[in-house]
Amino acid sequence: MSSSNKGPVIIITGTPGTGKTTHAELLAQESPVPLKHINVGEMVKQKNLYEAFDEEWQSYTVDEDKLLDELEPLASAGGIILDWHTCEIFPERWADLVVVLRCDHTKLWDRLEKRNYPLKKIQENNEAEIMEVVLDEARSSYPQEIVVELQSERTEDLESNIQRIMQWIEAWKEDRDL
Ligand code: DAT
Repeated sequence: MSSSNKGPVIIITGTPGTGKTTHAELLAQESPVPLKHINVGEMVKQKNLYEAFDEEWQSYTVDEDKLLDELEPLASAGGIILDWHTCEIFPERWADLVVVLRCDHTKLWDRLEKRNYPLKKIQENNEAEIMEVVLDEARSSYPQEIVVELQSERTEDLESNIQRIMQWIEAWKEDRDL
């Protein structure tokens, strides 16, 4: 658990297309404590935190040391939402809450097709969702009581997920007399 009282560190993870950025943006807007949304994939691109770009897969090979150095002061300060499709590289001590978003794979396929991903990248992500790769990763990297699996298929899910995370934030505040 992060030692900061300034704000929690919330990781929102899940297979690409499950709704991480949609959730993180809404949560940053609505949260009762200030939360900065960090789209880790965007940060990797903008700050050149990668080793190479793989043309075939249309994806970056992340320089994990550089990325962790960039994120460490932000995580120590607290009050952030880390939005990324993987979570195991973040140290356990950073995380107060880990939200794993899930989506039916046929629906996910449609979302990724709309993004014009190459077919093999759609297939890879689709299989990863079916095999619960990100959920397993979260469960093996963090204490089970801070890992929450949430469905993200419909707008109603989005709304109820945000309500649920806000309740968690309220409890987090109360625990710290904030
Ligand atoms: P991610 O950040 O995980 O890659 P996203 O937030 O960009 O995903 O969402 C991908 C697309 O799916 C986008 O068009 C919004 C839509 N979407 C995500 N979650 C949804 C939900 N719970 N209800 C309806 N649409 C959703």
